[in-house]
Amino acid sequence: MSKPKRVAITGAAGQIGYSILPRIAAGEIFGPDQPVVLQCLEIPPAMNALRGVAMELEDCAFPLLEGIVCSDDPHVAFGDADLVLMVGAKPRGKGMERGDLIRENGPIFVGQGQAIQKSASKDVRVVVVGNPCNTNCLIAMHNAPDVPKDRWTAMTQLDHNRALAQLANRASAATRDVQNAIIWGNHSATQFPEWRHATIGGKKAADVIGDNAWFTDHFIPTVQKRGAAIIEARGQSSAMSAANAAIDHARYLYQGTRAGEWTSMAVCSDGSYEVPEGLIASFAVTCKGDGTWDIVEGLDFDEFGRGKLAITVNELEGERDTVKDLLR
Ligand code: NAX
Repeated sequence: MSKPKRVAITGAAGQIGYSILPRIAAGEIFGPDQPVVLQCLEIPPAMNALRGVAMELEDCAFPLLEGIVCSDDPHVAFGDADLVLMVGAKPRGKGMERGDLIRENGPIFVGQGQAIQKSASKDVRVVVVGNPCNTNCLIAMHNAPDVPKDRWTAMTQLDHNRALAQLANRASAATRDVQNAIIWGNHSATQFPEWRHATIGGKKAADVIGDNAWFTDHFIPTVQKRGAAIIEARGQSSAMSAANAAIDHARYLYQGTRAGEWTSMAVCSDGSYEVPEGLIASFAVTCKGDGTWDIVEGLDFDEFGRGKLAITVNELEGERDTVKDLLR
């Protein structure tokens, strides 16, 4: 067996943490031959709950799990970490605007970004899940200037999976037959879920479904507002599906996307599709499986799509302005 991969998870005692930890320990990110050490970070009031989660993990007797670290010190939790899943953040409180949430959570990502630079492995990869994930990722990246920009990603995989599921449902197909949807921009209600390049059973989704109004009037708003619909129905935000998406995202990084297929990931823009350089925005990406990703270039846009992309990029620029004092 090879040397264990060290995976740090922030907010590990939260609901996403509870769903994701056993799946990492079962080998779902790195495969069935790669041992792992889980390095869990929490805030002091949640440390007792975290210890309970660690006891449960022990009781699963996962063959690949070589150790569990529980700490409220980011330098300990991020120590030599190969992968950092930044899940921990404060939830949006009653009456709180998105801007308030950004200001509330931003400082967490300043300190944790600095701790990643100081303590994580030199080859670290980071996946930000805690909301607002694009801008939190931007803050952490700016506070770790020695960690190359291509190591930082934020999660739009859940939106991507939601898009695949909506297309499959509408076409009465299995999700495995649906490929190449795209989430553009921000993980927020302004995101642009795009179907024009998607295929169902190898044919264009638009032709299979044959109902253009469905895409604009149903598909886009359903994917954009799915998170709110889950909260309305369950009384709590998505956790199982969010953990599943984070597993998918990280597995693509380490095991690659399939030939001819892409996924959606928020990454540091290189100016592709006129998304301003340096913004953490979601694009279609392919992954080779060595921790790297490439933006899928050369996709064409129609007038409608250009307008939708502009709206979500505009929001990301506004968020960047809101936190500019936190960016170094
Ligand atoms: P929970 O409130 O259940 O758990 C969050 C955990 O983070 C808590 O245990 C809390 O003690 C901990 N925490 C808070 N501040 C921390 C800090 N400074 N350092 C370490 N831990 C800290 O939330 P959960 O449902 O697990 O969601 C976690 C985050 O994921 C939220 O920000 C949520 O908005 C975000 N989501 C992002 C999604 C995405 O697609 N990118 C989808 C799901 C989810 O809504």
